[in-house]
Amino acid sequence: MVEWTDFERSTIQSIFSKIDKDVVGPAALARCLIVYPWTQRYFGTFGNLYNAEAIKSNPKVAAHGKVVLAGLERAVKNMDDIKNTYKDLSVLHSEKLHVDPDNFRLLADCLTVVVAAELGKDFTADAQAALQKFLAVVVSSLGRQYH
Ligand code: HNI
Repeated sequence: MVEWTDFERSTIQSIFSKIDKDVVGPAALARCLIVYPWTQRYFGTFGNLYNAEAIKSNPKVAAHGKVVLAGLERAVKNMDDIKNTYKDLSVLHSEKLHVDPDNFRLLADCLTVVVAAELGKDFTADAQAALQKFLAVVVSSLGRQYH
């Protein structure tokens, strides 16, 4: 059971209420595909990922970025049981998608960069510490069903 301070809870809720989900989800996934190009291997059906411009303007990347953000929102709404909230999603990424779980950390890092750019000076070190802890629990939960 993960313990959250009141500050951590309110900070995570505040971050996810402040960010523009239709911007941050697509931007984080695009950034991950650009910065860590080997992650493109899982998106063979997404069409043109040949360069940064193609990735940033790829509608399937944008649409899936929103799906990922919605997936994170489920964890925000279930901070006291992220592990079980993500049980099926972990099985999906492991057994159907065969996503290397190391990549969860890479996408989480890209999300942090995008959130920092979105929030600017509001993204204090304390806020980043809370987000990092939240994303570490997300990453750990998504990796739980891997064997
Ligand atoms: Ni992920 C599908 C959430 C990381 C590759 N992913 C999903 C879906 C959600 C989701 C939600 C849709 C499931 C469904 O259809 O029922 N993915 C998340 C979250 C993270 C994450 C919250 C957080 C770190 N996914 C990753 C990473 C990769 C990844 C790091 C690969 C680098 N995900 C996929 C792929 C699909 C996917 C591939 C299927 C996409 C499609 O539609 O074909």
